[in-house]
Amino acid sequence: AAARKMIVGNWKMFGTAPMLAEITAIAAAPAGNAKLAICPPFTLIERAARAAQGSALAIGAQDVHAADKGAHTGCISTAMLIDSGATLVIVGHSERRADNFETDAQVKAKATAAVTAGLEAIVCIGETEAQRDNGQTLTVIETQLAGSLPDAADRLVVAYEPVWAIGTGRTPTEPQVAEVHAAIRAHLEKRFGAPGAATPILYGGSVKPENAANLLGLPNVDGALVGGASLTAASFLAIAAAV
Ligand code: G2H
Repeated sequence: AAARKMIVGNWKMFGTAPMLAEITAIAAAPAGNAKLAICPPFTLIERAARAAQGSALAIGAQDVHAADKGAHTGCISTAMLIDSGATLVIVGHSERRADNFETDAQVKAKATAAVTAGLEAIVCIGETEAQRDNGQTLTVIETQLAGSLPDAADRLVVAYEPVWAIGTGRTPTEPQVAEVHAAIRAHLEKRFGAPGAATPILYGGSVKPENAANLLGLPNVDGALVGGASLTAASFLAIAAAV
């Protein structure tokens, strides 16, 4: 497992200038045990990076294009993210897989572009409610890992987000989380060897201050990807304090 737990905020499509106060407050908080990052919308990355400058808070993006540059209207490249001050990027979030029809192959191309450019790539995977009810969870996870991860573990982070737990307030049971994280760890070790044993595996899906300590205490849970509860410094820092 990874040495230090990572708590990553995914702001999704929330945030204009007034929200920078939350970044400033998180950056000013005393350093705890966890590595902290916030992924605001593209439009706030540069200002967020400036607000976090000199602190341990990292700033990331929520998506990236796989190509270096080109005729891709509305898209953002790895170089643009780095130029804006981002050091990490989330790829393959279930909302992008659903809303933008992203496939495992596209997610792999994005993750590969990100890690090649020097960004940390947080690759998201997770089963739907129907897949879980049909007993397909571990096969879905295996297929997504096989298809979405880059060919090396450098700068790789995996996030397990059961789709049915996202923004719903529902969280899987602790044995359910531990079972999937163990399967992810086994895949990473088999595929990458020692680096796979050290690849951080984050849990995401309705993480909040009240459940963070229990989730973060589970084996192979190396941190959390937090949506709704990352939108205020108070709740994000309360989750970080649970580490
Ligand atoms: C899952 C998570 C953050 P929330 O999407 O990626 O969101 O914590 O709001 O369920």
